[in-house]
Amino acid sequence: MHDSSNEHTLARVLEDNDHLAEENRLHFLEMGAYVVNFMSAPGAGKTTLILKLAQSLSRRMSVSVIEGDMVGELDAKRLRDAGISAFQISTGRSCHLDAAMIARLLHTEHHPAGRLIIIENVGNLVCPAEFPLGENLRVVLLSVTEGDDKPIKYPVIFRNCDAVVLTKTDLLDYVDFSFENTRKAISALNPEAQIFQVSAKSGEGLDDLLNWLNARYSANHAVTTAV
Ligand SMILES: Nc1nc2c(ncn2[C@@H]2O[C@H](COP(=O)(O)OP(=O)(O)O)[C@@H](O)[C@H]2O)c(=O)[nH]1
Ligand SMILES: [Mg+2]
Repeated sequence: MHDSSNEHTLARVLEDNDHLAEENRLHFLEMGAYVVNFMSAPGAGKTTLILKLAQSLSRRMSVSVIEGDMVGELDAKRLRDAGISAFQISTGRSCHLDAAMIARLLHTEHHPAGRLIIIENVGNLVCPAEFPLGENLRVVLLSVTEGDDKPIKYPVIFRNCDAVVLTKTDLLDYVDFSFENTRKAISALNPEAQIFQVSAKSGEGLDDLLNWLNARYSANHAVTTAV
């Protein structure tokens, strides 16, 4: 059944989120922070990868992580235990972070700081795609165990990102997953998207991703300091 009032309400929610995301973007700019939003289905390997990236990048720049989960502080604790500054947002019934949740955190007394802020969105390949948070970069993870048909089934998030990281490549021998098909499907949706193949467990491919993140960070820093 076509329900135009529901559609209208959704459009308003998305519009309000877009406005708040723009305010967050300005707030991050004033803080001098570069912000990367990581999105994927639950279990694709976001926390494991973010931990590795934060450990490496924090040698060059100050890093903090914002963790989004429906309940609990497990991921923030994992990062804090490894010495990384981490802030948890519990979204309750919401299956994604939204710009208002980020804005509230930024306005608390003890808020995330640092030149690089990494956001781990709630595990979900659908809703986070439609809720920008004020980030500079959007990165989607897809693990080889999820199947290579996912870009075709969930096109919005793959169309609407700067990079896709194909994760858990160390498990390739145990599953049917074609990098070629996946790359083709992603490039058809989003020709500009960078595609990486990474195993956070073995470290394979991690340097390529780190080099790209460093380059994007430096390019942005050069622009914002020149303004
Ligand atoms: N074999 C393998 N397992 C991984 C890799 N990355 C993450 N995992 C495992 O996958 C599970 C989910 O990882 P997690 O980082 O919590 O995923 P998240 O829910 O997306 O944050 C954990 O058991 C991890 O140890 C990887 O590169 N290779
Ligand atoms: Mg996680």
